Amino acid sequence: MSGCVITYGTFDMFHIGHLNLLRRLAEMGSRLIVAVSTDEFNAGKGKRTLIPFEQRAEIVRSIRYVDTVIPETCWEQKVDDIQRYDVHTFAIGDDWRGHFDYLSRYCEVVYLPRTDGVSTTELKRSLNRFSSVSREDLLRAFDVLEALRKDFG
Ligand code: C2G
Repeated sequence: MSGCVITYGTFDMFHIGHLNLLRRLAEMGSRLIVAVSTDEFNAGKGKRTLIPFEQRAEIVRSIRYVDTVIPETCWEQKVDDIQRYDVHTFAIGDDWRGHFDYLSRYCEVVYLPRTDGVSTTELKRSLNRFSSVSREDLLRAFDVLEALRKDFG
């Protein structure tokens, strides 16, 4: 397919769900622009990011499917971006289904199925669970594993 595709997102703790989306978006057009939410804009979304904007933008910029990265600083910039970059398709995960239908006056609007089983929120929860294991528990677990290894080789 031809034309410019644009999407918007935080892309905090970059994971396979983000990669799957960007790969599919790249297949939808000849150029993929990704607007990465700034830390300030995320604060407005009520999202506290772990990785600062510059690093999130650099990671997304390094993905082979991505041609251009711009900052997302506000909700209202989408129409300007679509016109400035002559965007053919706006696309985003279907957790946003219906939120951006108004953009269909300016370009095609596509909602893509999210990747199940992975989210930045879940990754943060797993990290918290892991870090909450005490040093003593880890040492005790190690001793048990060591004993099992001796018993069962
Ligand atoms: N995504 C996905 N599968 C997941 C997790 C995320 O397909 N398991 C998609 C989301 O649907 C979104 C993109 O990856 O299209 C980025 O996700 P977030 O970083 O969570 O983006 P969000 O904070 O929802 O910001 O103006 C739009 C907002 O900036 C979107």
